[in-house]
Amino acid sequence: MSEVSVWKRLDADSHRPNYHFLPPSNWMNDPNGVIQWQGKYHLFYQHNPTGALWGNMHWGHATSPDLIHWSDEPIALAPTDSPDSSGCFSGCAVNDNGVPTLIYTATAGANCEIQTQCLATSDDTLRTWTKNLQNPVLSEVPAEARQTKDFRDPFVWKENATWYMVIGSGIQNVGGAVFLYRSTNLIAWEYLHPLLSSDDKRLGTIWECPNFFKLGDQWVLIISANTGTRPDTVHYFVGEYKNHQFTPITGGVLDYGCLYAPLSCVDDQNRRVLFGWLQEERSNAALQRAGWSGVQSIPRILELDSRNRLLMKPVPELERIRGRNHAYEDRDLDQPITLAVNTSSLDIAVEIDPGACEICGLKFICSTTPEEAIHIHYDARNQQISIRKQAESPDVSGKILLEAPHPLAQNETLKLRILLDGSVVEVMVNDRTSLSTRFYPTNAIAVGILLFGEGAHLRLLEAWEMPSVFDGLTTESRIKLANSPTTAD
Ligand code: DQQ
Repeated sequence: MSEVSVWKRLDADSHRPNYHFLPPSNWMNDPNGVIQWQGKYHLFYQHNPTGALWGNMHWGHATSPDLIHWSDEPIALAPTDSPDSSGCFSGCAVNDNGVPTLIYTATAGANCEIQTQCLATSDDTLRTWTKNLQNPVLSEVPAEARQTKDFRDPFVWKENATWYMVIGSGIQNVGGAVFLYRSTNLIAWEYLHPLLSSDDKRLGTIWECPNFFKLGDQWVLIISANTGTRPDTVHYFVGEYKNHQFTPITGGVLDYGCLYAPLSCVDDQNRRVLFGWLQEERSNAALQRAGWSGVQSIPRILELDSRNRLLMKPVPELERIRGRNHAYEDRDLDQPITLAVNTSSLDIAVEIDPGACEICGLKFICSTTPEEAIHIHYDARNQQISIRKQAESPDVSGKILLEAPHPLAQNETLKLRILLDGSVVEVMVNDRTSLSTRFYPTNAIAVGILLFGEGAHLRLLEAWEMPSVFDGLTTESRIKLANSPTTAD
């Protein structure tokens, strides 16, 4: 297949997003090493460069001036000899006195069961990476874990002159755990104690991809709870951190859908920016046919509200690329409102006063196959938000129904921010309840929007058509596409 026809095939794939980041082809999962370096944002990610399924883990790399337009960069890390012969798993990036440094989990063994922590450094371009000769810099799993195979995803930060690191793990027959370390040079690590562990079965048996950072005057721990069976869920804890002891006082679910393994960094505007992997929800056969898998969420700014609930807002940079606008305001929803839009890449903001309604919300209907639809409902009586997906192909493996509690304060309106993009659906409700999912209608090229809610009042609906951010595909990306084995004849 020629380069042009490969690109056309992927380009014509209506399930590929237009304004969410994904690599030119093949598999992507966790965001890794997110960092802003000399003004430019760098996103690394778990990547299989030779297939559309998980395996053979490398670190892919992309750069952006604004968190929205991305350029594909050469692979940053590839498995070589031991300790990372079985794959370069997740990790983070830090600025070590002017030296860009990646701290990642190296894996070895037939099932990636030997997990150690390694370093790699680069120059100012962050394009080529040299693995440290002293790797692995940490290989002992703390004895209290009573297991040795799940010990990964280092997250590192600096306080004064000391580096601290948390690693995701689990304590055998107890549950998920995050272990805390410190170091003066990133090479020699001293184990302190578990930062947090839990025997709550809903929180899984292994905690992956921890993030730990100060937000306002509190500390936040984010963990991705691996239950061993899907769906895995991301949770957060908010609390006090004193003398290396973390005491959670509150917490919640970061996303009720497919967003997993998020990673955050602070940028030069002092914003805590979080990326999350939007997992696919279709069969392996469908992924292989498509030749690609995995999308990153639009980066979100994190804040805490006065009750220490985690707020998430898509970066405002997204608003700069908004195109044609469709708007309705100040309407009673006793009669449903309909709107036909000639694209399935939309950024939507809705504000509804639920009043005395029982259920209000929206329905997205595919224009060519109206039996395929997504319903986003707010059940005012039970104070619950839900997404229901209807009539997809038999390839779909994800949840058909997503539900989340969402109490509104007295006189608080319902505010929905919906990022729809090919097969991607990100929904944020009053900035504090997030549900992300994937939807694969037969032909996602145009949608009808139906807004309803007997007894409710629409304050404002704005729907912006969103352009493609992939027009400037680099030659390197085109060559990668052409060489992609999953897309060859
Ligand atoms: N993905 C990586 C691991 C991490 C998991 C492997 C979470 O490092 O624990 O691809 O999705």
